[in-house]
Formats: sequence, C-alpha cells, structure tokens
Amino acid sequence: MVRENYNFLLEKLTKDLGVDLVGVAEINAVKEEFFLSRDILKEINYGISLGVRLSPLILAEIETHPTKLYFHHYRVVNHFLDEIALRVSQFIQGKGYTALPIPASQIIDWEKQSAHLSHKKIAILAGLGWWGRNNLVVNPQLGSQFRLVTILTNLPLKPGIPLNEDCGDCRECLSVCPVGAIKENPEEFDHRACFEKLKEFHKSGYTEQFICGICVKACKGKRVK
Ligand code: B12
Ligand code: SF4
Ligand code: SF4
Repeated sequence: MVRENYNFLLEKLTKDLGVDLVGVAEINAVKEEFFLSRDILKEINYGISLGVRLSPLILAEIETHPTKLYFHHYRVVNHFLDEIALRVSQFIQGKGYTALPIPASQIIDWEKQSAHLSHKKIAILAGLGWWGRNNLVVNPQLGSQFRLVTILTNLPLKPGIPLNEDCGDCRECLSVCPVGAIKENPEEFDHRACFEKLKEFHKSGYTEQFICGICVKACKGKRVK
C-alpha cells in the first residue's frame, strides 16, 4: 500500500480551514513537561502547531491599553483555533490515528499560570518562529501577530526544523512596554511586571481577561524591517 503524504494533506486541509502557519514538532524529548497522563503521552510523538494571524487594523487601534475590539478578536481567534484543532483531530482520527487538540487558551494551574503544554515551545520546535525579546514566538513574516494552537498526534509526519534566527538588531518592542518587562535577552523577560500590568488593565475595566496587545502590535517581523 502506498503510504499517504500526511504532511501534504495536513497543509492542504489547514490552508482550506484558514490557517496561516502550520508546522510539525517532534516532541519525544519534551513531552515529559506536559501536564497530561503518561498513558496518553506514550502514544504520541508529534505536535502539530497551527497559527492564525491577528487583524492588523484591530492591532493598529491599540495605543496604551487593550481595546474592546482587541478583546473580542482575542476571543474569536481562540474559538476559531479550537474549532480548527477539532477539525484537524477529526481528520486524523478518520485516518485511524490518535489526535488530542490542546485548547488555544486554557490555564490549568492558576498559581503557576500554566497550561497543559506550551504552544510557544511546540511552535519553536516546529520551526514556525523564534523566542523573541517580547517572550512571544516571532515568525519572520508575521512577527508576533498571530495566535497558536497545538494538536498532539501519532500520525506519521515529517517534523520541521527549528529556525536558526533571532531578533537580531531589532528592538522595536523594548520601549513600548508600559512596565519595561521586555529586556535585551528573552530569558530576562519580567513575567511579574507584565502580569501585574495585565491585572491592572483588567481591574480598570478594559477587558474581562488578562490581555494587553501592545508588544504584539509592535512586533511586525521582517515585513517592515
Ligand atoms: C498563562 C498564559 C499567560 C500568562 C503568563 C503566564 C506565564 N508564566 O507565561 C499571562 C496572562 C500573563 C499571559 C500574557 C500574555 N499572553 Co499568554 N498565554 C498563557 C497560556 C494560556 C499558557 C502559558 C504557559 O503554560 N506558560 C507556562 C510556561 C512554563 O510556558 P511558556 O510561557 O509557554 O514558556 C515556554 C517557552 O518560553 C519555552 N522556552 C523558553 N525558553 C526557550 C528556549 C528555546 C530555545 C525554546 C525552544 C523554547 C523556550 O519554554 C517555556 C516552557 O515550556 C498560553 C497558551 C499555551 N497553552 O501555551 C498563552 C500564550 C503564551 N499567550 C499568548 C499571548 C499573545 C499573550 C499576551 C500578548 C496577551 C494578549 N493576548 O494580549 C501576553 C504576552 C506577555 C508576554 N509578552 O509574554 C500567546 C502567544 C502567541 C505567540 N505568538 O507567541 C499564547 C501561546 C496563546 C495562544 N493560543 O496563542 N499569558
Ligand atoms: S503584554 Fe503588555 S505589559 Fe506584557 S510585555 Fe507585552 S506590552 Fe508589556
Ligand atoms: S519587536 Fe523586534 S525585538 Fe521585539 S520580539 Fe519582535 S523582532 Fe524581537
């Protein structure tokens, strides 16, 4: 029997569904970090990383705080990503393999502010972008102006290779952060300062969730550089 080219089929399906970025990460070396049962994990060796671009006009409206438009967009894109992850999972299951869609934005440990797994890590391993000074995944074309979702699977896929790129001379986001959380080195990113600012935005009634968007707006990738 001729083995199907699942990478090709996956790219076609996700493009038709409206996905802007698609990549595959080999996850055997990192899956121990996931908050999922060992039974589930032993079956799984790939993470499919999907990215959907954010609206440039909605981002353009953001100045000093998150806007109502951005908050709505944030929720719609999360929902869209979750639906796409479900559709992709159904496709994989239809081929006789296992698929587990991980929510686009669900926190399972509020104290540690962490999810079942890091979409950013999977995206970086899949070669969709690098770890930027803004602590987000930066794609060469889209900057950080996209949101992510992951589907774990045992579908036989060819994994991507992490990009050998970084922010280079760009420092566009450093001065825009209202609390100076973004530093020269991504490892020095000030999580606490960022989170406190997001809580303040929430308390001030700008949004019902902890979002901001200022550093997302600033990071446009190589489209403007
Ligand atoms: C909880 C959460 C938050 C918390 C922060 C908690 C935290 N400790 O990070 C708060 C509420 C503060 C927050 C803020 C924001 N968030 Co948030 N958040 C999440 C969520 C739901 C879980 C993250 C998590 O589990 N963190 C725990 C730590 C351990 O994991 P991590 O932060 O992902 O870090 C990993 C990487 O940095 C990686 N890593 C670190 N170093 C290196 C080096 C290399 C070489 C590699 C390969 C990897 C790597 O390993 C780490 C651990 O695995 C994710 C969705 C998800 N499931 O991933 C979205 C997510 C990370 N958020 C996102 C966004 C956009 C935001 C905001 C801009 C808010 C907004 N929408 O306006 C801000 C940005 C702040 C910033 N500049 O970082 C996006 C990022 C998209 C992108 N392009 O990168 C995500 C992926 C949601 C999505 N579906 O797209 N967030
Ligand atoms: S999300 Fe806002 S507060 Fe946090 S690093 Fe980005 S600009 Fe700064
Ligand atoms: S704005 Fe520039 S420095 Fe900041 S994360 Fe994006 S590429 Fe890196």
